[in-house]
Amino acid sequence: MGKTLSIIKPDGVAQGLIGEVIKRLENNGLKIICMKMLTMTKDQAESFYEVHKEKPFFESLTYFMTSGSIVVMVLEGENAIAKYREIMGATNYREAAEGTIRRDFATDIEKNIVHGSDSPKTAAFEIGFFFSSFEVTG
Ligand code: IDP
Ligand code: MG
Repeated sequence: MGKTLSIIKPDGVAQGLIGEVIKRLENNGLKIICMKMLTMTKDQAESFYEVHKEKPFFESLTYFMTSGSIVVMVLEGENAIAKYREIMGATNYREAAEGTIRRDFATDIEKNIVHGSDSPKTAAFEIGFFFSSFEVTG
């Protein structure tokens, strides 16, 4: 069993897509084992996206991620990281496969509805960023 971190980004929450995203996760065999809603500060967003700090989109991305409430979840399941990335679709919604969350709802390469960890190492960092080990019991 693997774990991954999922975020419904401010655009997803603002568009009323919390239920739709959760339905797709559950329909695909991903179990939600932790969940909360919060609004990140700019400092928190910058720490969370530290790996992207040299990218030209870093400032815009971290500002966007503080622009409204987000829903943060830990998902558990077989190949959870890869499976969730498949359900999300490619970063650029124009390249995302049909039926993926980003293809169906994203409006921009930045405003792409959801976040998902990309490796076991980043999943461990990202889960620990939002949840304590006491909360992540599965
Ligand atoms: P991912 O979310 O599919 O893992 P990353 O490359 O890790 O994609 O980028 C993190 C986030 O940064 C993306 O989800 C998107 O919101 C934003 N982003 C990525 N590439 C660009 C870009 O070229 N322009 C603007 N925003 C971008
Ligand atoms: Mg990424």
